[in-house]
Amino acid sequence: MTQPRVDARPGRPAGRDDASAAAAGLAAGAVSVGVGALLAVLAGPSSDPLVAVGAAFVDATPGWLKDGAVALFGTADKVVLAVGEAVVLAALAAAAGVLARRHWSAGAVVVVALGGLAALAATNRADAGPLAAAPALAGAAAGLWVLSWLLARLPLPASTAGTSAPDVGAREPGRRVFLQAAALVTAAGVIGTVVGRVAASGARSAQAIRTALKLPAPARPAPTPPAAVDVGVTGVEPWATPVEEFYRIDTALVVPQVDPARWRLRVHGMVEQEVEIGWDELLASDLVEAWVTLACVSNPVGGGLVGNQRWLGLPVREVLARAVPAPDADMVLSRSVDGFTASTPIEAFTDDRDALLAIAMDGEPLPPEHGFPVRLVVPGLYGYVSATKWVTELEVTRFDRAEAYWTARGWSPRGPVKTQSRIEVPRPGADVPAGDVVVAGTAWAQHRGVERVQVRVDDGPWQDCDLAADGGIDTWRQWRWAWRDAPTGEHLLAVRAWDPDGPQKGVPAAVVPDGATGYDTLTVTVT
Ligand SMILES: Nc1nc2c(c(=O)[nH]1)N[C@H]1C(S)=C(S)[C@@H](COP(=O)(O)O)O[C@H]1N2
Ligand SMILES: [Mo]
Repeated sequence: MTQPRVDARPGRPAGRDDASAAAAGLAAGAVSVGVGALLAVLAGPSSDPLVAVGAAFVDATPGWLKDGAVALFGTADKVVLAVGEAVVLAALAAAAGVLARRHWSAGAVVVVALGGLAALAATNRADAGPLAAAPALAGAAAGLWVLSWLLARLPLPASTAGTSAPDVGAREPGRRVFLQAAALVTAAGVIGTVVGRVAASGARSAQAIRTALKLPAPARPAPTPPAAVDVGVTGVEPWATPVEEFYRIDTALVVPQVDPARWRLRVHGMVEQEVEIGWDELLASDLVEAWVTLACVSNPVGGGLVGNQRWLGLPVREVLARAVPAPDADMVLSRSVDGFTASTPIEAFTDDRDALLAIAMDGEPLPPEHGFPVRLVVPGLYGYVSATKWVTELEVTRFDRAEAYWTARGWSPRGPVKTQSRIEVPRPGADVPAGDVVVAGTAWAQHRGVERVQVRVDDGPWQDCDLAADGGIDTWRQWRWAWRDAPTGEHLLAVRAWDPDGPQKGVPAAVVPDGATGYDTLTVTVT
């Protein structure tokens, strides 16, 4: 790499030179990122410098900030993170360009440091391959080269000798050409990034393999839910959540691409004998099907981070039984290809509930973002302590020996689902005509069962609702209440569900550390 000729050109407006240098820096940054993304096609998607740094950021983010981000941006938090990362990188790259024009080594240090950080982040990913650092390092080298190449071509005055005053006007055509060149190089970098991303996700595309898969028939199919699980009120969420509407929560910035042919589950730790099971063996097992309502611990009261589906899989207890867990083991730490971990009380895997190594959702192979090819689904527990997607490992251990991903970030090591209920009809702020008003919604108390739902108007008494048919204690249940002769004016409705242990908690609690409590309420104006 040659040191660019940097000349201070005394007396000329530094602002324009700085702007050109910043453009050179941007171009260098774009090329770094583009080269990194392209090489990540070979070295693995998580070695993409932007992905690796974003993922390190996600893992290092304190719990409160992440909750804030999820609360602010919902499931768009990943997009916000990507945009934020791009903006910060662009600013740093521009600054590196400005620095390098004055002191080449100072600018170069910024580029090398950024590349080094990204390389470090990439090698620290759980799924890092042997070449994980290469994309970031090669990207930094390419960036340095582009920066030196462009800085050496910073526009100079038309005549440098013999003029007493700097002829700034004469530099304009040179400046324009320079900026156009920088813009072209930047565009090339951006295109490289996009092409790299697309190719990386296509290279080992789970989606292609997924569509070609034939699933075995279940040895024990799920019972067909009675039609009356649907309470028959328009506006109530469907009892079976459409797969494409099923909420998605995970820490993965790029969806892990796992080839089922290479998938293996290793059961180890406090066991008499390590067990490994592969995809073909899993498919050849007696698979069972079950309706299970999955809920996220971050779901606020009345929120939508909950869904109900039909899952097909192998009961975890059968795999664990082959490994023979030690009697003093009380937890299973499941681990995914991307390093996420969940701590599940061992009894949830050994008792008779439908805790599944699931391979299908709604009769189709799992969508890649929901854990293809294999994930866990455990009735009665929040997803963060049970529902590991892209699962590859079950470590039998103890709560006093191991800690899961979210526990290390301030969440409870155990997360049984809290009994909850939601008003879905009428909509918040709705104006409803006086007379008879239908109020309806959904309640859940997974693995205990919803026994009763009640609605309260203002400070009135709790009144029993009609329950839709029961789809099983592991699924949610719809309800409706006929509000006779609703009086005009503004009213506050509240709902509560009962499980066999009594009514849900009415005292409001935040989602951290183990799930929200409180009543879902709704203000309606009866006109
Ligand atoms: N590998 C992995 N699995 C994971 C997570 C994750 O971040 N990574 N998040 C968990 C959480 S918090 C929830 S609520 C459920 C959500 O599953 P879904 O995205 O299929 O709805 O997945 C769980 N499994
Ligand atoms: Mo979650």
